[in-house]
Amino acid sequence: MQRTLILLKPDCFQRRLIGQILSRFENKGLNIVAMKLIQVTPELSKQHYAEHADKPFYPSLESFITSAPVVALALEGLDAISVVREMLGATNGLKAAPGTIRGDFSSSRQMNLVHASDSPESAERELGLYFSEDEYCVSQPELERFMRAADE
Ligand code: FUP
Repeated sequence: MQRTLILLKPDCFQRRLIGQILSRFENKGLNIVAMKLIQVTPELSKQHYAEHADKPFYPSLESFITSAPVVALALEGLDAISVVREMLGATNGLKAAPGTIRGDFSSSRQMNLVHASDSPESAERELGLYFSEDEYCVSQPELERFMRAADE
């Protein structure tokens, strides 16, 4: 099992797409193990986007990510990191394949609705930025035995 950090970004909040996007993850069989609505601060943005902090587009990205609340959640599932990245599609909504979240809902590079960790190392670092250990609620969903075989 893997955990990955998801942010439903300010465009998702403003466009009232939070329910629809969460449904996609639930329908896929991923388990929500932590979730909260928060306002990203400039400090948290700089930590989250550390690899981009020196790039020309960073000021605009920080302004966007701090412009409205985001929903931060931790999803758990088999291969959750790559499964969620595939569900999101390409970073730029204009290039994301139809059927993916960005392909269906976004036509922007910046306003691409959802962030998801891109590797186990990123997931560990990013989950640590948004959640403390006591914020996880781990339980065995009753429907789990109808979502995959016991040996998968
Ligand atoms: P991703 O891994 O898909 O989240 O994408 P990146 O790490 O490449 O980029 C992080 C965020 O910066 C993305 F949400 C899009 C945004 N971005 C811009 O706004 N402008 C750019 O030129 C490149 C990325």
